[in-house]
Amino acid sequence: MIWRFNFGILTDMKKTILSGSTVTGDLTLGNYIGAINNWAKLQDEYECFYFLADLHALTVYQDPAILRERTYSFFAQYLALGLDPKKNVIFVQSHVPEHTQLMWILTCLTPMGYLNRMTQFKEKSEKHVKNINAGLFTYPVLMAADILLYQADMVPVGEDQRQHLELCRDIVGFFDNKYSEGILKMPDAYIGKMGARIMSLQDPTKKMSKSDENDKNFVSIIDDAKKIEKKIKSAATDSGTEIKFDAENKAGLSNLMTIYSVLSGKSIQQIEQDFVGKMYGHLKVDLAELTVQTLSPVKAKYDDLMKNKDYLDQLMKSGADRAQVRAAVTLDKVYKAVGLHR
Ligand code: ATP
Ligand code: LTN
Repeated sequence: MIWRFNFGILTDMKKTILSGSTVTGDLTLGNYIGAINNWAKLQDEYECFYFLADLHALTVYQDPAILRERTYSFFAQYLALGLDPKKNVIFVQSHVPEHTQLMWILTCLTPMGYLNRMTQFKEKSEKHVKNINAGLFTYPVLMAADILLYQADMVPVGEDQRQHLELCRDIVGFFDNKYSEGILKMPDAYIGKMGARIMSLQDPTKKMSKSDENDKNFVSIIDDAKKIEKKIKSAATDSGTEIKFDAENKAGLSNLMTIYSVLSGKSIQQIEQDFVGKMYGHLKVDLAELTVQTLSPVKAKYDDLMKNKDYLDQLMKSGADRAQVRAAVTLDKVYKAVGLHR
């Protein structure tokens, strides 16, 4: 926290945090453990901007009616996971047009070669061979605009977003060199030590992903108790018996242990001790119970919120208004710096 004198008054200048999630599927245990759990922990100490990346979602075709409904659902999921709309600015990306306006300027600064290296682009192009659109390619530039508009100091994300954060930092460098320094703030990634990459339940060599076609691969935070139990109990594990963390040789088991550790607050060592002499099945039963305990209040709050779309509309509107105040200041400075009339 930084203390600064302002007209002789001591004011508390909080650092800024920004993060978002693409509006696809439903949030999973991976999103919760790798990102949103950290967002909620930061909300008291920092000035936080958390948004729903609905424009990013369009890089893969979305049925319009489903996207519209899902935007409500995501907003309610953020709130149900503990993000407080009074403490944080929570908003929908497309409600603040400055995101796409800044993106264009940054697009003109970003070399194609840098975008070509992005592993997410390669993975998504392989997955969506029939729709390799330019948006999929420029996706990280929009992400950089999201971050830089709010002068974010830190961006809490899972491990898969590290490369995009690096690119965002490169873009700040390009802007500083071509135009002027001090207009865009250099952000840092904030990646948790534990759970930054939760793996798929059936195929622990790939990450848990909310847009996975096979819903056995993830636990959604709004799954009911029965589904959660079924998915965790049928998670793929190796044929061994000893409950010992070994990400290389026992990827499935180690993934379950990581989830257990984050949800229970126990260290991996402690879990190994607790399960000495027990079977994988025991761990699965306990983990299923722990997950249900963690997620059932979330689901109850979610169900409640979804009954009141007017309330969600109100929150979306006030979040966007608050976000826009900050975004407009940065965009104005950038437009002036690059020589556009304001
Ligand atoms: P999609 O399948 O649509 O690409 P996703 O599940 O990868 O979605 P995102 O919206 O891309 O989710 O990510 C939201 C946040 O959750 C990001 O900070 C991302 O790094 C984090 N995250 C996503 N998947 C995981 C995971 N398996 N483990 C840890 N963190 C994750
Ligand atoms: N690409 C991110 C979602 C996202 C984001 C951001 C995260 C879009 N803009 C800005 C942090 C900061 C993802 O997780 N797929």
